[in-house]
Amino acid sequence: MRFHIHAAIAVTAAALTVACANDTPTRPSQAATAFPSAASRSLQSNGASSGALERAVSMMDACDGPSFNLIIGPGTCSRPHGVNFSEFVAEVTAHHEAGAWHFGPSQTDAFLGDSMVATNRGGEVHTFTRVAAFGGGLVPFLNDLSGAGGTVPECFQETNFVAPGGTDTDSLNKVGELKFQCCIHPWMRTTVLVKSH
Ligand SMILES: [Cu+2]
Repeated sequence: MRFHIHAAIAVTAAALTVACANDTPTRPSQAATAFPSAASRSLQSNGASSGALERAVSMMDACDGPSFNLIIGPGTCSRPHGVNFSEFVAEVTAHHEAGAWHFGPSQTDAFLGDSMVATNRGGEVHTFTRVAAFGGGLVPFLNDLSGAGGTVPECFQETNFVAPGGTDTDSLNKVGELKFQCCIHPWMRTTVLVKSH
């Protein structure tokens, strides 16, 4: 996919070069539209015919396996090293979040019909849960430390607890500002502004 994006940029650069060489008023606007359309084609999901895009979100953390697994339980964290559990608790206590535990991007635009594809690139389980309003997750201890508040209703309904390397896909079926959060680490959030075509 990265190759295709680079190819699209190369095509656009070539178009801009042509535009400059010819210096006609219509060329720049044609060149300006070349990149989005080329990028759209290269980013289309397999088999999609509607032009809908898959928008990648990374679910990140920096858990330290030895300390997390010792304190919370075996299998909690698959990473060999990182932020140890006491450092994690201290950071969430002080800042209401642990910065390495985040969704990237935290904010993005999309079009109706696109899909968000969230991939767990950390060492702990996360969720990518669409919520009406941000709030607490399913772990009271973390809700309290982060000040996220009570558990939001959507987290009680969540069934896709995404293990490291796993994904969750959400089809953007309404316009407006859609909110996604982790039901374990409630400060992990992404806001998607969904526009109609
Ligand atoms: Cu999480």
